[in-house]
Amino acid sequence: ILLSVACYASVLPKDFTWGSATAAFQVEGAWNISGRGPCIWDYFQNCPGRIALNQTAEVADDFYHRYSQDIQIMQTLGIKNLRLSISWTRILPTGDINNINQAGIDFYNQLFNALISAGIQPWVTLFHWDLPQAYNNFTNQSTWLNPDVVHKFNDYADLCFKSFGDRVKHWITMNEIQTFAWIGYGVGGHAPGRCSPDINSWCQSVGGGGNSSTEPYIVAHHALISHGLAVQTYRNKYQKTQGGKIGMTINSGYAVPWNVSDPEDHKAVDVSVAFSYAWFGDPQAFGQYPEEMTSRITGGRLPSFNASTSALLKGSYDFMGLNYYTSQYVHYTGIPGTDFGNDGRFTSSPYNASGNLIGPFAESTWLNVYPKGLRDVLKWIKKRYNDPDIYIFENGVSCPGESSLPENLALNDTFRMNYVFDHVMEMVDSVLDDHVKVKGYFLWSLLDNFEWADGYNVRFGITYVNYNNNLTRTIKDSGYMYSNLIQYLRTAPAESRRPTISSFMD
Ligand code: PNW
Repeated sequence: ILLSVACYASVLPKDFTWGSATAAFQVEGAWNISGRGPCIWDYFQNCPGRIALNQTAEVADDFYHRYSQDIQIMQTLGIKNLRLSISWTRILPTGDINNINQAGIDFYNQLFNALISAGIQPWVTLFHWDLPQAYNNFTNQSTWLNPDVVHKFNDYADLCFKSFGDRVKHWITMNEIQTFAWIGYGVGGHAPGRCSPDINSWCQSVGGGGNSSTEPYIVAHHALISHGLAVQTYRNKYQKTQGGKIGMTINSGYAVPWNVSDPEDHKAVDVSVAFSYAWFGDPQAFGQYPEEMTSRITGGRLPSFNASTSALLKGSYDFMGLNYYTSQYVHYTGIPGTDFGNDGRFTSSPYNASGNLIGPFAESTWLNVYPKGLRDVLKWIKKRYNDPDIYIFENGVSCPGESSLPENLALNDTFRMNYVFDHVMEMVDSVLDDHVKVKGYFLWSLLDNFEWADGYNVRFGITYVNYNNNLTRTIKDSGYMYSNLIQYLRTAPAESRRPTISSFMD
């Protein structure tokens, strides 16, 4: 009733950042429009068997042509921040800085201007997995394996800062290095589909080539140095005049001991977070890889930072980013590993020793719902990195069975409403009780979209996209729930911090 009277402190500060998220390759489409060059996903998706039902993102949500409509959706819901990514090859078709595609620059200028005039701030990811195909030259020095890509990324980042930094005030250099390093170069399920040191491994079927014990570490190392160099460029050339902030986002769950009475399983929890978050957090904070990794990865397979790359990385962030979806039970095996999947000497499972499930399965096979893990990992980040500003750049879910429902039924996404509400409530506890400096939350995703190897058969949107009917957009119940929830948390008095979900379901 007193919602508009601002004399009380609200549950979360008024300037808390609420947003939703997308990525260029997953929503834009327009793959060959106005001079866009090919990226590694354009090739990967055309290898038979790589994407469910052999679907492609050539059209995706056609966000390229329809973004005005999507801006209206955000206005309807009162969402004032959009995390999105730039398609590298839309502005540098061959990845070469001497070959700038002005039509691509124009597109992002129009997009950022449209967002800002609608009162929506763009939060921009520079790399969300769509590497220029020009760097994928089919040798064992291809793509992120090649240290020269570090300088190519810096050229690209510099161009983005220069072209858009007057309007873009938040930059995220890299999205989930672990995911593209391990799935793209370890097991081959994402582009460029490498899964062994074999130089011809690019287009083998999933599971055909084994796991690489080396490439994910090399790829991650180059991506980390690329991040460091881009941050240095931003700070040296742009930050003072443009006044923005820069960081990266890291995917991590938390973990729960598989057998609570086994102290080794408790230790495995720490090791598992080191292998996901600290792999990228420690180099940024301390200029080196975590001891949990250096002591376990055998045979010189983990690269190390020299004095100059260490100094480059150390302190290379204004905030720390987290993408949180799920957590797993972990069990210490003690068996030295031979690849990233085993190097931590633990196994993970959604079931514990007593056969209990950590949380309900989503439609995505890797995702079980465990909201408490969000609060746990936030607390872990606060402690390990001396209380940094943190943004949750992704959190969201695919509902079981959702993708086979007709539109009218898919709109009633109770599973997603509960997921979002429960995770946001854990975050509120994290801020108010653990005093973690979480500054923002971005829901993945604004729209159903091309979910990588799952194609369109897994939906994460708070907006339904009808792929059988001209890509029409319809806001799902979860979209309205999220809208009501964020309105409440920025206006309701602090004492009313424990609402029930039913008050947001109208
Ligand atoms: C993230 N896994 O990817 C990405 O940042 C998004 O582009 C993606 O759409 C979203 O999460 C939902 O999947 C992941 O298999 C993809 O563990 C796969 C996994 C994790 C994250």
